[in-house]
Amino acid sequence: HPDKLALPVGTTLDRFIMRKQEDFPYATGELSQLLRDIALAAKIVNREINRSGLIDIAGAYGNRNVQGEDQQKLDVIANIRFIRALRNGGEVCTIISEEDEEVIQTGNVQGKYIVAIDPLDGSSNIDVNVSIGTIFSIYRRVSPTGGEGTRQDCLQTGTHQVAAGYVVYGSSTMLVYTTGNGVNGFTYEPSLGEFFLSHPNIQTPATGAIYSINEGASATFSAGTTAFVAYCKEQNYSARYIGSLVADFHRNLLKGGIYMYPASAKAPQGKLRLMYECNPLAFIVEQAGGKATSGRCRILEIEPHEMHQRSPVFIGSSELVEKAEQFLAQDNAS
Ligand code: P6P
Repeated sequence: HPDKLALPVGTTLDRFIMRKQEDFPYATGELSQLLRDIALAAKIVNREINRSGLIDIAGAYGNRNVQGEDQQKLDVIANIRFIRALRNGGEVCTIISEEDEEVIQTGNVQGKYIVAIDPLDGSSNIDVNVSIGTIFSIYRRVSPTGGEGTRQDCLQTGTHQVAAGYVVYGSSTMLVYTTGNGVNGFTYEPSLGEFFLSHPNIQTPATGAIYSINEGASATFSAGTTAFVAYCKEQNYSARYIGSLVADFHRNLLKGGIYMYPASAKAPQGKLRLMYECNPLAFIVEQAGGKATSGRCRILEIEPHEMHQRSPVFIGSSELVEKAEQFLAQDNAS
């Protein structure tokens, strides 16, 4: 059926999810429902973000999250909204959230899925009107249903993700996700309350002329990182760094480029979290033809040992990541 091949631009997210589910004869609709639950929470958070400038909720909430960062009210609200949507949706048994040290057991003991989520990434940019984002990763539980999700359910390697995506709350709000069969982007139309397919089958350019890195820590970068950044400058690439991972990643995904958060003295394992930042974006970028490495190995093959562990990350156009790997090899040799 031709319609099965390429759904037209303008298809709603709901119809897209339904049609894609038909491609899986044994699908029972739970993952479809979970994706809808995430989209609903994204619409609600989008509205909160757009209103935050008007209502005094953008200011610091006063208490600090597990990352030791000032917890912004929107951070807290986004966390509450996504957890509520996932709990009420019934498909998720356990949630790993950037905002909570301990995993959240939803009470849905029959739920087949685990979600790792950064409800609102880029929180330092919230009250200066810079794009921010949500990043999520979905795993099927490995333990039998009927009980709470286990540590083994939560600490699966990135290759076991069944879906991953992000929402970028920018000049327009977009939802970009994969279920392992390509990457598709949907743009939100607030007046209709719908996401519409705007970027079907995203393929990231094999190379690019953009490098994204915070060079404030360059004095303590490894020799390999230092050499690769110098290479980018020799190539006259453009330095583009918004300071919001989702916004930097999304721009590079569409235009080509590489985003790096390497190890430094200040961040010996880098800053970004494996479970709900590196892994979901690595799944997406590989599905779009790109690559993601820690400098030592493919991000998706890192064995997780703790929920909030960090990893250095070099992610984006395949040729740029491969070039970075060539420079980074000297760090592994030493
Ligand atoms: P730095 C935001 O806090 C974040 O987690 C990512 O969104 C962003 O890419 C990175 O940290 C920015 O970190 O050290 O450059 O301020």
